[in-house]
Amino acid sequence: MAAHAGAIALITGVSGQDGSYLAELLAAQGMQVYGLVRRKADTSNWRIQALLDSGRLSVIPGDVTDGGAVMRIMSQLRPRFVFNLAAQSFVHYSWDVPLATAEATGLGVLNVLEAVRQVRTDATGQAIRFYQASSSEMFGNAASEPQSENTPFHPRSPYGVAKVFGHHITVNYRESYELFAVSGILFNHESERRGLAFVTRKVTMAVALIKRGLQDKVALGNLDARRDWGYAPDYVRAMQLMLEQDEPRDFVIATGVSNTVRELCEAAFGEAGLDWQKHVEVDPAFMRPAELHILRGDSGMAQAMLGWEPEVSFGEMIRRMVAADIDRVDSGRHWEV
Ligand code: G4F
Repeated sequence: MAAHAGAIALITGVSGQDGSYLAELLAAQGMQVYGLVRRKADTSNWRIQALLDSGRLSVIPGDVTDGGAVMRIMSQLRPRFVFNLAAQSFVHYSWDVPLATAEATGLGVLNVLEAVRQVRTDATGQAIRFYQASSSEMFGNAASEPQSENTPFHPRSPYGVAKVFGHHITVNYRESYELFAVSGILFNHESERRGLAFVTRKVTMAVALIKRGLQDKVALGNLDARRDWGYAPDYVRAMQLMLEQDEPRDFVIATGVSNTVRELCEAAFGEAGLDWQKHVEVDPAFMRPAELHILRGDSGMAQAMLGWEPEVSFGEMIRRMVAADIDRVDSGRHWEV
C-alpha cells in the first residue's frame, strides 16, 4: 500500500462511522485524505476530530446532492480514489423522507460518478477509481439465504430502493464508460462509533446507562429481526481492497453469521451482568412498515479474490461497544451520538 503514499483520496460522508475509519486507514498509508462534509446544525465531528487536529484529514464543505459543487471539487482536487459513503442512511427514517433519501442515497451517486467520468484522471494522469457504498438492504425480502453477488434485489424500504439505483448506475457507468467503478454490498457493520439511531449502539448505550443507574428501560421494535452484523473497521479494509484489484468488480462483504435483535440484547446486557428481559420493552413506534427477515451474507468471493476476512466476531464487537459506552457515560461524553 506504500505505493499510494501521496495519492489523493476523497471520501464523501467522511464524518460518519465508516468514513472516519476509512480516513484513518488511508492516512496511515501516507495518502492525502480529503472528506466531503455536509453542513449541519450539529457541528460536532467527534469521529474525525483527532484526524483533523493532526492535519491528516482536510474537510471540504459540500453535498453530494449538489452536482455542480461535486463537479467543481472533483476537478480542483483530482483524486486518485473516490469513496462515496454519503447517504441518508437511516432505513426507518427513509419512510418519513423518501424523496430526500432518493436524492442523497440515489441521485447523489450519479452526481459523483458523473464528476468522475468528466474529470477521468487524477493529478498524475492515473484513472480515478470509484467505490460505491452499496448495501445489503438492497436484497430486502430476499428469495434465498445467504445472499451473494448473484442474489436478486427486492428492496423493502425507500432507502433500499435508492441504494439499488446507486448500485445499478455504478454498474452502468462502469460498462458504458469503462470506469474503474465498483460497489461493495456491505451487510450491517457496527462499532464504538456507530450512531445512536441504529439498534446495536442504541442497545449498548442503554446498557451503559442502566448499569450506572441513569435509566431503567429501553424501548425497541422488532426483536425477531435478524441481521448479519460485522465490525466496521474490518469492512473499510474491504473497501480499499476492492479498489486495488486489476479489474473492477462488485463484492458482498459479510460475516455469514446472523443474530436476532433479541440475541443482541442478551449479549449486550450479559456483558454488563444484567438481565435484558428486565429492561427491554417493545414499542410499536420502532416497528417498520416493511421488515427484512433473512439477511445473511455470503462473502466467499471476497474471501477468495480479495483475501478479505472478518477479524472481529459479533460477541467481541458487542463487548467493545458496551465497554466504550460505559466509558462514555463515566466520562460524560454523552454527546458522542
Ligand atoms: O440498526 P438498524 O437501524 O439497521 P438497518 O436498518 O439494518 O440498516 C443499517 O444496515 C444497512 C445494511 O444492511 C445499511 F445499509 C443502513 O444504512 C444501516 O447502516 O436496524 C437493524 C434491525 C432492523 O430490523 C430493525 O427493525 O433492528 C431492528 N430494530 C428493532 N428495534 C431496531 C429497533 N432498529 C432501530 N434502529 N431501533 C430500534 O429500536
